[in-house]
Amino acid sequence: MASKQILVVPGDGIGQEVTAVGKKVLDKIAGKFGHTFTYDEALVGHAAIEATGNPLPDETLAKMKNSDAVLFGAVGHPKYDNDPSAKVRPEQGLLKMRKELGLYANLRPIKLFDELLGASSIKEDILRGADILFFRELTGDIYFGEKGRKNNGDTAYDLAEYSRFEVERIARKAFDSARTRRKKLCSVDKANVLETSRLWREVVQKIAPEYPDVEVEYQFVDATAMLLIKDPKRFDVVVTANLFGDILTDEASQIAGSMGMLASASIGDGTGVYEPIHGSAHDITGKGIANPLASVLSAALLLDISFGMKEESELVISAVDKLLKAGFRSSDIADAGTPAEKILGTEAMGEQV
Ligand code: GGG
Repeated sequence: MASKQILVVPGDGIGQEVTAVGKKVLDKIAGKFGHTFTYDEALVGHAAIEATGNPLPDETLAKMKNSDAVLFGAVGHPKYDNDPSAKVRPEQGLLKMRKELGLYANLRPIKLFDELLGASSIKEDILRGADILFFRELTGDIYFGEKGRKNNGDTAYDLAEYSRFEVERIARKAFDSARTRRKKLCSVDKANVLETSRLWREVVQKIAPEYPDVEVEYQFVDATAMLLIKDPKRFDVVVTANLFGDILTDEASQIAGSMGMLASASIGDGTGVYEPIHGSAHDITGKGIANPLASVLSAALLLDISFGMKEESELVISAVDKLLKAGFRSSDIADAGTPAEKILGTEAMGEQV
């Protein structure tokens, strides 16, 4: 029996709706196993800008640092997407949080539930058995380098930077993880073009001999984008830079059937943050139809990684499996054969879990 403090940070759009379900599942687990989970809540993103003018208020950051784990929702708002001149943006809250908490490793499991083989547009025989764990580097790359305009604003630049230290620490995390899985690591870069990628490859090649039991493959990101769809089973652990990881995991979500199924764990020096890989999805916000399973599976990662509660985590995953086996679907993972009465909204999906 353990006592843990969890900070819930729903953020924007459907983040509010799905995080409520993730929290409810954590609560159910606490009751079932006799743990005491206490919760606090904090603002981030557009919601925080509206309330305080700051996408990551100091109060939110302090609460994050003082918690045992953070259950996070999503950030974003359409009003900024078509306003390139906006100086304060919701996403700045997410980036600052990652930097301030030292969250350099973003684990994104591409877990395919058998029942959802038909939900993907990729053929079943190509998909069956696919099981990939992405390690996306989270605190470097083009996201955090100098950015600006020159030539009277007619030229824009974003500087991509990586240090040996940054590449080595994420690569070691990925190698360690590969050792516990199928012992295959694919390092993805664009070393034929980018200097940051050449350093990336150099560092991975240098430490690879320390992991003789792990088979390492090096791929260019364009080839990986193609192979993920052509032959997803060839991948076990994939390690890559911030931008490549962001794009490749959205693509890989189609292996799992929907963005609404992909959970993530951001870990590093301090408190771990657990969130769906999807964003705020304002097109469906308030309709009560968002798939909450990415938040539920993020809660499972939280239990496992931050609290070491393996049995509790596995129970959550098996509850999702059972719900899918029973035929329940949110609209993003329903297909033409799903009976209308089995297509559930966000809260009802949560109740089934
Ligand atoms: N829950 C993930 C989320 O809110 N994503 C929105 C976003 O701005 N993502 C940028 C990134 O992940 O780098």
